[in-house]
Amino acid sequence: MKIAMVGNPNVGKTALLNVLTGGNFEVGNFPGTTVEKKEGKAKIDGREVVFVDLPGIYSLEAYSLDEKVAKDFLTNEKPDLILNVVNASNLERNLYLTLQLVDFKIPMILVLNMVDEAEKKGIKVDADKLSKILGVPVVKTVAVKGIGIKELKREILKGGSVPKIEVGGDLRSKLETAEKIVKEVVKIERTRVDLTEVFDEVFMDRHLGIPIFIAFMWMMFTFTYTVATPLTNLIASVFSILSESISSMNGILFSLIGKGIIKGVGSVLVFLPNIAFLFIALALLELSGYMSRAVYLMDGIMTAFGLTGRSVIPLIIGFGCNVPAVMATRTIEDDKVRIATILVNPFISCSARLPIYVLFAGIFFPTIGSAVIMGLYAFGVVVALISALIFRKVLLRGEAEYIIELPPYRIPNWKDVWILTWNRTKHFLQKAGTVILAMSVVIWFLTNFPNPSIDKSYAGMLGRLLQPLFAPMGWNWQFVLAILMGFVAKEVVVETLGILNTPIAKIMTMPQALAFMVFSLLYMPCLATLATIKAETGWKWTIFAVVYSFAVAYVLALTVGVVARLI
Ligand SMILES: Nc1nc2c(ncn2[C@@H]2O[C@H](COP(=O)(O)OP(=O)(O)OP(=O)(O)O)[C@@H](O)[C@H]2O)c(=O)[nH]1
Ligand SMILES: [Mg+2]
Repeated sequence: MKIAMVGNPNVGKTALLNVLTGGNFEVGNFPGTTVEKKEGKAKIDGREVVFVDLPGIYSLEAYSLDEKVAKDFLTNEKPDLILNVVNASNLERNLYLTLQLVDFKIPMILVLNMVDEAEKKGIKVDADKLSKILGVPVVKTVAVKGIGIKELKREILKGGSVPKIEVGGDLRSKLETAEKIVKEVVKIERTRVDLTEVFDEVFMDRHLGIPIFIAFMWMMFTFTYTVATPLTNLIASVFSILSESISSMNGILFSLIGKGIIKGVGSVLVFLPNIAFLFIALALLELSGYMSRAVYLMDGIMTAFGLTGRSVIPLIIGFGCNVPAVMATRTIEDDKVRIATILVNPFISCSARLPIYVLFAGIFFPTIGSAVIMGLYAFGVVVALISALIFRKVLLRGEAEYIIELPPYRIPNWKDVWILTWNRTKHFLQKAGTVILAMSVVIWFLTNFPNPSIDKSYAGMLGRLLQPLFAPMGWNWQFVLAILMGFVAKEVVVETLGILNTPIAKIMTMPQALAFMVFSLLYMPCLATLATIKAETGWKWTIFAVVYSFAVAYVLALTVGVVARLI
C-alpha cells in the first residue's frame, strides 16, 4: 500500500512519518524543512506500507517547485491513500488545501495533528462532526508524543474513504467552504496567555529585533570557536603522535599511511568539534522556531537587495553546508529570485571553510579569533547580498512576493536536535573517509614523487607553475597548491597545508593570511555544491557561478591584502 502524506508546511508530516516508521527523517520548526519527497517503510499488522512524505504546500496551484513535486506525485503516481495532515490550531487555512485534495478522488484520512498546542490555546475541534462533513475518517494526534498513532494505524488498515463533500471547482468557493466548516466544528475558549506572543514582543521588536538577531549569531560563533578549542587541541595531539610514530618507521607504505593518510585526514578531523558545535547551534535555531523570525526580521534587508524573506533560510542553512541550502531554495516561488539566491549561496561560509579560519586565526590573531571568524562570515554575507543586488538589477530582473508564516516557539526535543546534528556531522565524517582520504593519497603522491624532497616533487612544480597567477597576493607556492586542491572540497585546503608540513607562521605575513582567508571564503563553490547548482539550474548558471566567484575572490582578496598592509 502506498500512502502520501500531504499538508501545509510545518504541520508535523515528517514527525508523523518518524513515529509511524521509526525513521530518522529531519524535522524543523519552520515551513519548508522537507523539499524533496522522502520515503519510509513500515509493517502495520503484517502489511507492508510505504509512506511518501511530500513537501509542505499551501495549495496545489504548483507555483513553486515544492508544490510541483507534491502535485506531480498525486497526479502521476496515484497513491492508495492520502494522509492529509492538518494543524488543529490553524484549521481554516489547512482545510483550504484539503478541499483541493478532494478533487483527486483518492481515499483520504484527515490527521488532526498538534492537538496539544491547540488545547493550550483553548481551541477545540469536534472531530466527529468534521468527519461527517467531509466524509472521511478524522484522527487526532500529537506526533511528537506518539499520541493517537494506534488509532491512526487502525484507520490506515481500513483504507480511509473518498471524500463525500461537494465543493465547487474554483478556489473562491473552496475558501468559503473552509470558512463555513470551521464555524461549525471549532470552538475557541480563551485560556492562558500565549507565550509565543510574549516572546515575539521582544524578539520581533522594531528596534530590538535585529540587535538580538546579531547577538544570537555572535553567540553561535563564539560557541563554535571558543568552546570547541580544547577538544580540537586534544584531537590534534592524538593525530600528531599517531602520524609521527608511524612515519618514523622505514618504508614507503609507512610514509603513505603516516605522512599521507593519517596526517591528511587528521588535519581535517581535528575540526570535528567546531563543526559539530556549529551544527548543534543551527539545529537549535531551526527547531526553536527562531529561524522564521529571522526571515521576518531580515525581510526588509533582503528586499532591498532584490531577494525575499524566504531567501534567509537557505542563506542560514548555508552556514552548515551549501548543498542542502541550494535545495532549500525550492520554497521560493519566483524563479529569478530563486536563481539569484542559489548563485549567491556559496558566498555564505559553510562549515568546511571553518577549519581554514580556525587554523589561520589561531596563528595570526590568537586573542581575537572568534571576532575575526565572525568578521569573515559577515564579509561573506555582504558579498552575497551585493552580488544578489547586481544579479537582480542586471541579469534577473523582476518583482517578487511571498507569504511568511510564523510557527510557535517550541522547546526543541533532544532527539530532533540529535538527528539534525548527527546527519550533518555524519556527512562530514563520510567526506573525511572518502574524498579527503583519497585526496591525502593524491597529495602524498604529489609531494613524494618524482623526488621525496618537496621542492623537487610534483607538488612543488605544480605550486610554482601556478604561483605567478597569485603573485600579487605574495603567497608561497604551498598556499597556491592548497587552493587548487581545495576545489574538490574546502577541507582539503588545510589538509594540503598539513601534509606539506607548511610552516605557516614563518612564510606568511598577517595581511597575506587575511587575503588568503578571504580568497578561501569566496573562490568557487566546491564540487558537491557545483553539482547541486547544476541539478537545480543547469549548466549556464553553473559555469557563471564558477567564473563569477573566482573573479570576485581574486579582486577582494587582493584588495583586503593591500588594505591590511597599509593599516
Ligand atoms: N507540540 C507539537 N509539536 C509538533 C507536533 N508534531 C510536530 N511538531 C513539531 O512541529 C515542527 C514541524 O514538524 P515537521 O515534521 O518538520 O513538519 P512538516 O510538516 O514535515 O514540515 P515541512 O517539511 O516544512 O512541510 C517540529 O518542530 C516538530 O517537532 C505535535 O503534535 N505537537
Ligand atoms: Mg517535513
